[in-house]
Amino acid sequence: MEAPLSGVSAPARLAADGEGVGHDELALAARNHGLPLEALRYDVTPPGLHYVLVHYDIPPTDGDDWRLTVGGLVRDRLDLDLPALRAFPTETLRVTMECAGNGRARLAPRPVSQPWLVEAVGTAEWTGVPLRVLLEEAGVEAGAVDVVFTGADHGVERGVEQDYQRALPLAVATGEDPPVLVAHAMNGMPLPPQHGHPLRLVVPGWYGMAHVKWLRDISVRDRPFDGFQQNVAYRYRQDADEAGEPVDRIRPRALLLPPGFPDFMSRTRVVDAGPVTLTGRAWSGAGPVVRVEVSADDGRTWADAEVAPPGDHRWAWQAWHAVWEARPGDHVLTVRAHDADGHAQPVDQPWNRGGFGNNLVQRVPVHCR
Ligand SMILES: Nc1nc2c(c(=O)[nH]1)N[C@H]1C(S)=C(S)[C@@H](COP(=O)(O)O)O[C@H]1N2
Ligand SMILES: [Mo]
Repeated sequence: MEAPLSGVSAPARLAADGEGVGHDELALAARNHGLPLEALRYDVTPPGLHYVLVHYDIPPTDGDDWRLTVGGLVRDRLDLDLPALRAFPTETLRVTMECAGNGRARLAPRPVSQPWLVEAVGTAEWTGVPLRVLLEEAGVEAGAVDVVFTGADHGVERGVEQDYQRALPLAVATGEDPPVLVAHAMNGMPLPPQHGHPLRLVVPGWYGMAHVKWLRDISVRDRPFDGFQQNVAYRYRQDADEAGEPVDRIRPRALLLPPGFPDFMSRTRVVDAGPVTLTGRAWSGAGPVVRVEVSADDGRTWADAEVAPPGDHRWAWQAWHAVWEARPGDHVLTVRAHDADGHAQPVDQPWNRGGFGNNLVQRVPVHCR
């Protein structure tokens, strides 16, 4: 890790009791945007509606001189330009990606950072070269443990100046089902600048921080990577000074496409009395999702929804639907997913210091007229 740069970044902190979202969080929220929940209607999120999260700046990557290097503990170091990379065999995978910080702003106390509610998610068709193929071409040597990925973006975070870097264990990096992709296309088009143009990593089933954008270097290491985004950020911990557990796979979550029409400021929904078809999506990094339950009384009683099987898209969200007999009055709709590993969404907040993996059930206030 690089030496601390003093005076530019305060340590992460918890908001005081009752403290509103500040300008620093608003500045992040205005740069990084979520999925408008009505866009849950699309199997594949249309361009521009997929959530975006960028720690620093979107780097300039327009030139045709991009290189991807593959080095470290390998027999033959690779130095590829884009035509050389695209000449490798490709795969296309539909993948639901979610930020590990999704749900952070609903925590009490609130960790001060990007203030997501529930909307930091999107699904895209990613096309790229399986990482395993590139690592086979380079020839991973004995003793390899981690593979480190470096983006072209640069910044300072809590006093530590850095390139954005994350690692995967070798077994995940060389996986076949699912493959990790070095993606050069999103929904059949070159990657847009904000999603990592010209190259990004796609790690099906893992939270967003693993999917390194503006990918310029891949390095095989003989010891666990201890970079900032691996060992300081993205750990589940109760206290700031604890080592904690790594944030890795996506916890189960279901979201409801809010029914009826919204009130401008409160976002409370308005529906007419009678049967209302509720629809939404559910996903998990330990999927598939095997059950979705819906509650119209803020979680006191639950009914099963119909969940579509994952079909050909094991790493993408699944559609669900249920019919609700709406009666005049005010209601709170709630929904929760259960995955194949036996994990269900909690009805009490899973609090941790960084505000990661908060898959607390969504609550949608509805006024029925
Ligand atoms: N190089 C780089 N890669 C990055 C990031 C970043 O700031 N820099 N942000 C990560 C995080 S925290 C998330 S949630 C996802 C967001 O991907 P998206 O903006 O394409 O949705 O990218 C990840 N990859
Ligand atoms: Mo993220």
